Amino acid sequence: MSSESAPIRQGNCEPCESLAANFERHIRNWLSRDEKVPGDLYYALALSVKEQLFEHWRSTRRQDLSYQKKQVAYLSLEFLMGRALGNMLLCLDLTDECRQSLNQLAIDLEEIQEQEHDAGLGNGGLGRLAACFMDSCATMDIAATGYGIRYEYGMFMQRIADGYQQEMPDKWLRMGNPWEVRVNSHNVNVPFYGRTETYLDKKRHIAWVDTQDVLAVAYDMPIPGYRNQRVNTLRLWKAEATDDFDLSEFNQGDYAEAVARKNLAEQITMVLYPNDASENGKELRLRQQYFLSSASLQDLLKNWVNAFGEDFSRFAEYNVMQLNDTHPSIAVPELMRLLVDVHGLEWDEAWDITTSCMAYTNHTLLPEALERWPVRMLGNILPRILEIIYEINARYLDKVAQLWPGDHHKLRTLSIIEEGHEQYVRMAYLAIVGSFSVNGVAGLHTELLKQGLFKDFYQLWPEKFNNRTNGVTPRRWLAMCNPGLSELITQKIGDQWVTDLPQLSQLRQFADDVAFVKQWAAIKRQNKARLARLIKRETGVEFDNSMLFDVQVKRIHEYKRQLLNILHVIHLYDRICRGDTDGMVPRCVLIGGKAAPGYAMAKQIIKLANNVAHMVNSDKNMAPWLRMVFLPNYNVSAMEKIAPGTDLSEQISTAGKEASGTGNMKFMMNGALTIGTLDGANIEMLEEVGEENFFLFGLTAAEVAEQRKDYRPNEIINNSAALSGVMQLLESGHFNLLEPGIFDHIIGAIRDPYDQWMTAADFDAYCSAQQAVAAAYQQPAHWYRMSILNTAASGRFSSDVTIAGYRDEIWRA
Ligand code: HTP
Repeated sequence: MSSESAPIRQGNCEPCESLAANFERHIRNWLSRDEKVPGDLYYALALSVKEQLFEHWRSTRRQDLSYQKKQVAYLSLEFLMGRALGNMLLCLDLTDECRQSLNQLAIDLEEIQEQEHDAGLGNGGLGRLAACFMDSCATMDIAATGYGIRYEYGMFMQRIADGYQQEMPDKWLRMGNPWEVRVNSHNVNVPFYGRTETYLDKKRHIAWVDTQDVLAVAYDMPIPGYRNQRVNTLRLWKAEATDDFDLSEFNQGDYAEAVARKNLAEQITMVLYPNDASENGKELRLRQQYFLSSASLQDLLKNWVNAFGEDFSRFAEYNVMQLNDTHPSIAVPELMRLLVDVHGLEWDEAWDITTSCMAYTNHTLLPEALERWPVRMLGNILPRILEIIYEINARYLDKVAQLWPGDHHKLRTLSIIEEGHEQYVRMAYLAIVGSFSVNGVAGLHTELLKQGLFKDFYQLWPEKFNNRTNGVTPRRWLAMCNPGLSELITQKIGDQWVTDLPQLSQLRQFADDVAFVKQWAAIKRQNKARLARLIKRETGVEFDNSMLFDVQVKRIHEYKRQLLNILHVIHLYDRICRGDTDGMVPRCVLIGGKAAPGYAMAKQIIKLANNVAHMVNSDKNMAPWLRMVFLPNYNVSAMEKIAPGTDLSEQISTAGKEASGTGNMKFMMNGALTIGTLDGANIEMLEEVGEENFFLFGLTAAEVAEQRKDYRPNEIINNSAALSGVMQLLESGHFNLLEPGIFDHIIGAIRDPYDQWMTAADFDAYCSAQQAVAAAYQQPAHWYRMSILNTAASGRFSSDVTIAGYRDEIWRA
């Protein structure tokens, strides 16, 4: 890649030490040992790279604190950053230089990169989206700060024992985190518990008293833009005990007890909740949400007051806060509290500011993901916040009553407080009422929000609703993870695509160029070999890179239908057993993903995948046709090898259930073809690439809704020879491996007329689409043509495009 775009070390700072010199100094001074251990070398290298960023990090901060630009705060309980080193080197254009310095020490850069532990501070799509957005904001010179939590334990590590998932704690900070900087000057106190008191001086005030405060300590991570001198900040808060919270106990002589209490405060940021798209209503989770929201808003207000004093009249002009799902939506009443109680503003003025600053992104329609907090719990932990929520609700319901006079049902259904045996606060409603913008994450998803879940709100405030289709960063997800393909693309169309991905459309002209197609195919083969090595290392199974690599990696969830994929593998197995291999293509199937620890059905699906894989791989007759693995511990760094090495990407959710999907985009960028339903962003991918280059199948969202009224899976099974054969094998216990009954729930779900995911309904269509895949793969020129056209059409799914939409339509930054 050309290094002509401004290298980061030019600019208005002192010329600093070269990376090589810096690295040597760190090895010498910091490691102070003769023997060179890869883990230590990684650490020293990371510290050196971080130092290369300091000048620009400082100047970015200085510039942003002068408010020449509108400041974006991205509030998110999750940032799934993965590894940092490779991306930092890419952004600073230091990869080659770094490789050379290491070579002098006879060390391989790739080996050093493998030493880095993933920062797994997220569950899946939501957290990874936040990470991609951080990269795009920096690259697009947007003054954005990510605010999150520095969990001591990130997403659990998944082990597979006897085919079952086991969760192990992810102590990602054990070796230290060389990228972070602890900044004590940003410490703030976050109040919990206590009670409220009303008092009068010139006017009526409310004080939140007798609180148990927790100290929020800022840990900053640099987010460099791609070769542009901007270094934004990801500020992650750690909870610590304040020094003064335990005075009374000290005085009573309970020194040891008081010190031990420290743990209670520090619990708040101890662990990430491992639930993707579902909530479990735990008190600690609410404390995490408030802790993040309060610390971040106090930080923003402190910056403002430092620059402009107590004049908040232009605050909303220069600040916008994007709420990543409802998780940080408690920020709405918290900003009201800070403005009214702490800074003395009138309610109306504070409400104007709040509703001009807050923007809410909805990520899912699944009812189990919609957060509601019991009023009693919220009132106990955050008494002042509950009062403010009541006040917000009362004023807002006045508006509802004006629009629908006399309609008590409307008031009830639209109230932020859900009535009933137990009262709840509906966090999505709070977020909508408190925000000026509400967006979905793909076209279909936003339409479904407007027509279904948030229909009344759409009627109330149509102007708030907008769509921002998700995207992924082309730096990590093409330039960094697929150097072979990046180089080939750059040779053909130059390197501007890295920051302007729609330029990939120029690749279309080479789709029929024999020499180019050959190079394209050779790179895919190398990437498949790299993936096969990973699979061999992790599972012992050999993937043969002349076979079709068919991949589904994502969280395990019924709506994503890994089960449909497994049933298809069983169908192929059945066919091979019967000698019916006509038109079949040799195929290696890879499934990976974590199940929420409390999600029993998802865990059974993992077990089934492993058992089927076992039966397939231990049968000699299968080897020429079929292999299958369940890859343990799927994470960001694994995906960096998986996406480039994939031929076929499985995006097979029940239509209407996957809000967007973002893995689908990573595969497309790397030239995989998609087999998929009309769901989430698949629809837009299909629009871009054309139906002839996409393996489409299955019911539409509207058809799913229609057929659910009278769904008869048993009839469908009886009418399908293929599915009957699969069910017979499953029900005969063929895959049980001596554990009778373990798949009864799965079998019951497939045959259940109330099966929400309608696996049986799409089975035959899925198999036909898979046959079309097999036919296409047998014509390499045709297949790679489609592969090139997929990459060429992926430009719209750059997170730069998405962020341009946020910037122009929401943030107006
Ligand atoms: C989800 C959806 C997925 C989206 C992703 C990012 C839930 N966050 N939370 N997400 O399951 O389809 O791509 O928006």
